[in-house]
Amino acid sequence: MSQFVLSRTLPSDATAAALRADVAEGLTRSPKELPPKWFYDARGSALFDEITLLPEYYPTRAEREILRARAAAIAAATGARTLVELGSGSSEKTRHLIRALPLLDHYVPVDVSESALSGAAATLLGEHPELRVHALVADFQYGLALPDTPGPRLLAFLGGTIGNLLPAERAEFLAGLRAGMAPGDALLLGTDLVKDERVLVAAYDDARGVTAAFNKNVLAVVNRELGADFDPADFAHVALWDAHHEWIEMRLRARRAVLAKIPALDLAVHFAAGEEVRTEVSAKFRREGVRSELAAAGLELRRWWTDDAGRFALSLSVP
Ligand code: AVJ
Repeated sequence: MSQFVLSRTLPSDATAAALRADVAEGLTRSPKELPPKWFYDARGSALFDEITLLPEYYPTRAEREILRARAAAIAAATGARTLVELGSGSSEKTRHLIRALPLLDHYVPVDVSESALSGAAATLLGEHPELRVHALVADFQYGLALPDTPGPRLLAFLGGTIGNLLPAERAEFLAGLRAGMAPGDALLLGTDLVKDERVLVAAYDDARGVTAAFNKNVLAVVNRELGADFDPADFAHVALWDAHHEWIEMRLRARRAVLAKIPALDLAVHFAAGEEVRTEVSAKFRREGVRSELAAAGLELRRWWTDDAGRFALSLSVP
């Protein structure tokens, strides 16, 4: 009997339509903007994996430290039979959790990347042959139709990815999650924390230029998918700390005036020299802010764990 099922909540051409809409809208408005989800084609995902190994990029290591140290405490607090992981990617950090949850028999990884889902499922099933894996190809930002697996459920949203949503998007996203949760379910949320500006900026502007390549990869995605003629060399990588919003912004700044054609949209886009397109917001949090955002969505903060250096937090909240 097969232990692996994969389903899509979106038709396979929905991703292409969403990219077209985001590029058409984002590059014709002022200031220009592209959503960060378009970084993650095969090359972008590989570059992100490389980022997680950089000395400057601490969040992945800090979160793994917490998961290792607290897996048993998380397990004791939940009794989950189903683990739902949003934006699961390679599911690398999840293994600590799966190993620690004694009652767990179902794993539901949710990701926009079908290749990441099948790869991760194969690895996990190798380690846990008894686990039932129901992978879901979905964009978690737009509502989830979760498979009917046994409760209680632990929903995990790790990596600090919630910080890539703007505050209003986070509120909508958390309320949507809450609406799908039953008594006994819990949310495990990873959030990067506010810290010294130099540490934050270095994490998004590393010395080897891997993050710069990751940032410019969005232009390669637009070129390939929409036939555009962006030259990534025309743009400079920018990472800056917005102290008012307490978020990092990544931008691409035109080194000269650029006129790019985007044939699939029947569009030509002009950048003045020095003009920027915002490609990512990565919000950093404080405990009180996380508590109040959860509370506004009807979730009560129960546990808060950080790494020893206090750089990153995992929180557990319940309906
Ligand atoms: C892991 C998706 C949360 O905002 O830190 C890494 C991705 N961007 N370097 C983050 C990212 C630039 C990222 N997330």
